Amino acid sequence: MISVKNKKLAAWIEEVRALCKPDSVYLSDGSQEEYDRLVQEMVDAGMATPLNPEKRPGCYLFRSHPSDVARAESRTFIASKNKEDAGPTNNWVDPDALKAEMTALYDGCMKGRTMYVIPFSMGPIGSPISKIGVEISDSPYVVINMRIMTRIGTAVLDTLGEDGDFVRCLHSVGKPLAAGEKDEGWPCIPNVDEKFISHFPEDRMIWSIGSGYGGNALLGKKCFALRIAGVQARDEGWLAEHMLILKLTNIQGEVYYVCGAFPSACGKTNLAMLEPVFPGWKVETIGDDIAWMKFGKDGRLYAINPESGFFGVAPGTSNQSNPNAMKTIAKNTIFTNVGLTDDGDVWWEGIGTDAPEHLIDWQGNDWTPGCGRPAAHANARFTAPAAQCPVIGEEWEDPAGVPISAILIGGRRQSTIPLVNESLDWNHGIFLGSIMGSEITTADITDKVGQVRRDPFAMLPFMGYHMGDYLKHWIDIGKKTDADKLPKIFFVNWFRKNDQGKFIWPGFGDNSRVLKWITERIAGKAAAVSTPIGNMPTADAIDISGTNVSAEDMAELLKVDKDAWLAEIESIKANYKSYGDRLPKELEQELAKLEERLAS
Ligand code: SAT
Ligand code: MN
Repeated sequence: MISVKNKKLAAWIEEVRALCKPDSVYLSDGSQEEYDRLVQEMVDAGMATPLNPEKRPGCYLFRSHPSDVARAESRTFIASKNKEDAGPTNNWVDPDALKAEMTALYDGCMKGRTMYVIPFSMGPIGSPISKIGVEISDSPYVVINMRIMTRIGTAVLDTLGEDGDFVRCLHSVGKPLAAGEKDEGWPCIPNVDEKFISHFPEDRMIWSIGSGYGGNALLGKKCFALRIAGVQARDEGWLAEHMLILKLTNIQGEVYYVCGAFPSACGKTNLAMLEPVFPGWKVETIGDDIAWMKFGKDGRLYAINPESGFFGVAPGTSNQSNPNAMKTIAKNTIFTNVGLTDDGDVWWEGIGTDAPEHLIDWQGNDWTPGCGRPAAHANARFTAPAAQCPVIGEEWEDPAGVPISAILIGGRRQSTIPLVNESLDWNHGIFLGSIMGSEITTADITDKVGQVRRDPFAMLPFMGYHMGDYLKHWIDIGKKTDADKLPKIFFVNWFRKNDQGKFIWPGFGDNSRVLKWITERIAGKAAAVSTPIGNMPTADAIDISGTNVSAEDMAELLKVDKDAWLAEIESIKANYKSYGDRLPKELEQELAKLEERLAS
């Protein structure tokens, strides 16, 4: 029996223990000693491979089950009391029915295992913006990842006190062990249709079973910090967003804090750690994935990064695409589903060095270049402490957060959406956020290739309630302060392609050229062209000296293609229809105004 002072927590631990029937219960203290011990146990059990300490000190490699390599969106549920409240973008299940079904699955699910109790804080411990959760999990892999991604352990329990409230996060890999049975490889429920990642927004509760991977199992991240915190933010008047936070200092020493919403795999981590092309300019990282924003006393929005680590996509990460991420993951990092070289280092597609002649691939098999299989899974990840990032901003753990001057939004669009476009005002910015999206590629649903999947504020997979209510919440936030104190909203698109299917804009560090124009707009220094879709840079406003971008390319990148926008409007209308009477009237008006401006 472990003893905790918090009465609700003590009762909940006992309830879960009685249901899941683990062999033992362990309360995580969050110490380095505990981390090292759990890692060693996993190494001894064959679950983890230590990497070469001369090349990657303190680093370990894990290989998951091939069925358990990414978030399972089809198995992610929002079990609000009313179906309507989950909205058209979520899988809804009746909460009572779901609890009954999952309680049966949880019964005895931890037999033969240790049940870990992990108190964690999203945000600096004790910050007024932070929130506490407790994850109960039967996976030691979850414990060590949670220690990097959040603040865990005794200090959190002390902050919780006897009566403090917390979000209950229950997780099991769903693979009980018979007496004497040992894990063979990565435990999980291999059949995707038997996994559950369930959210009970009214209960502020998360129940997950069957997966040990990423956002399915590290419940502080998407499940809590976006889906459940999103509901809390709606109720309490703040914002929980899928956004990076960066700090930009120009050559004059002026500082701007910028948030950015981009869907998964659109280069958020790269943008958050970008190396500007202009001498004397500096970008520092505050967060790479999630921003919680609240109003400060001065009426401005302040953001904190609720996480303390990066759970980044490995393939494509290189010294060219993101040198600062490469330095961050040089030590004390957990790698999952990457290739293992013969000298005990990691390798993945797009790491920027030639493939070695032989390695062990993410499934544990021999691999040689040209064998026809990737060495790393496309969604292979690194888990690394944010504090190790060489460009982490000194204020990244400031409990007060940082004041936000601009919000960038953008998806992956090969046409129509220009390189950058400034919204006319707050509501127009929310309108642009609501129409964000990416073209569906052959990797998705084949009969819809080329169509745009709308992903408002990059929140489509991370919404805890009705998308229409969420957009209304954004509009309401704009009414809580003076218009000039709100961040300016900019719609960007790094992914424009020409007729030959080649990217026109170089991206990566060159995105600082667009950031420069944005800060000049905030400071009132740069001119803009008024267009039907918003305020856009003049032809020569974006400095392209030293790039391969021609003046014609630039014209293409900044073109307002009327016909394409008229077609876009039809597609937006179809999407808006799905929100029914929960579509905010302000957005309907913005759409009508856009139509008028395009016609005149
Ligand atoms: O697996 S996570 O949800 O943490 C990351 C992602 O898919 O965006
Ligand atoms: Mn993300």
